[in-house]
Amino acid sequence: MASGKKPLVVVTRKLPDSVEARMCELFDTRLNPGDKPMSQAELVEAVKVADVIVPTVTDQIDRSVLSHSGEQLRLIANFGNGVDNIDVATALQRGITVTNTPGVLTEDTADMTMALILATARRLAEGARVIPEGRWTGWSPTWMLGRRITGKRLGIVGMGRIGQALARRARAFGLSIHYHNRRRVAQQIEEALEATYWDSLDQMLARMDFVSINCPHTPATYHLLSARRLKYLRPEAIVINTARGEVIDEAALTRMLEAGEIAGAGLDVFENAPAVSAKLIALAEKGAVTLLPHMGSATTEGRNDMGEKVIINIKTFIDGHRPPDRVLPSML
Ligand code: 8YV
Repeated sequence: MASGKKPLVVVTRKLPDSVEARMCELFDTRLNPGDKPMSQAELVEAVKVADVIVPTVTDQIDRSVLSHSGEQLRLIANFGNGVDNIDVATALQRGITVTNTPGVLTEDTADMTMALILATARRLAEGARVIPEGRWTGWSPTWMLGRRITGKRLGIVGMGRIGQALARRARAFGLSIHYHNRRRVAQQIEEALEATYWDSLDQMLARMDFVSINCPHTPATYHLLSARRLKYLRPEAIVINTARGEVIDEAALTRMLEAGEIAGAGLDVFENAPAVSAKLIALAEKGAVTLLPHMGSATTEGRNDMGEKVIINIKTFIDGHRPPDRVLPSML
C-alpha cells in the first residue's frame, strides 16, 4: 500500500449502512449495494486490484481465486467467524493476512441454537402453521405432543465460545450438559457449567437426547458426524446444527430421519447451501425437522458489531499493527 493513498477495500456483499458509511470515510471502499453474490470471475477481478477484500460465507476465496491475487492484496478481512470459505493456508503462503469476527456473534448464535432445540422438540414450526392455515378445530389431549426438554441430556460437539454460551442457556432449561471437544476445557469452566467431558464422541452420541454441533468446519471436522457415527444415536435423539452443514453427513442424516432411526433435526446450515434437498424439505413439512436459512447470527446488533470488527481489523492492519482477530494456522 503506497503511503498517503487510501487502501482499496472491496466489500463483496451489502453490509449495514453505518458500517459501509464508516468504511467509506476511512478507506477507498468499493461496495456492493445490490447485494448480488459475486461470481468466481468477479472475485478474481476483485483480488487483482484490492488491497483488502471483505468476503462473507457466500464467497469461495479458494486456491484458484487466490492464484490471481496481485501483490497489492495484503489482507482478507472476513465478515464472519467461520473461515472455511477461505483457503487460509494458501493465503498465508502468499503473505496475505486473514482476519475474522469472533466473539460478537456468540450470544446470538447460542440463542438460535437453543431456539432450534425448543422448536424441534416442541414442534414449534409445525404448530405455528396450524392457525394461519385455518386448520385448528380446537384443543385435544393427544394432539401436537412433543418431547419434554427438562431432565434430558444435551451433547455439545465443540465447547468453544458458542458451545459454552449454549451450555449456560441449556442448563436454565433443565438439560444436563455433556460435551466432546478437541481439548478438554479448563476445570473451572467444566465446574461452572456442570459439564461432563466425553473423550469418545461415539460414546457420547450413544447416550444423548440432543446433540448440538458447535465446532468450526475444518478438514478435521468434515463429516465428523459420519454415517458410521450417526448410527450410534438413540431413536429419541434430536440433532441440531448451527455451525456448518459439512460437519454432518447430511445424506446419511436424512436417511436416518426418513427411516425414523432418530427423532428429529433442527438445521440452520446445509452442506450445499443455499440448496436444500427435497427430502429434508419433505421431512420439515411432516414436522420432524426444523429448517432455518442460516440465521444464527442474524441480529441487527450482531451484524453491526461484526462490521465494527472488520473495520478495526483493517484499520489496525493498514496502520502497521497486528490486527486483533488474525486467523492463525493453529486454529485450522
Ligand atoms: C455469518 C457464520 O453470518 O460467522 C459465521 O461463521 O456462520 C454466520 O453467522 C456468516 O458467516 C457471515 O459471513
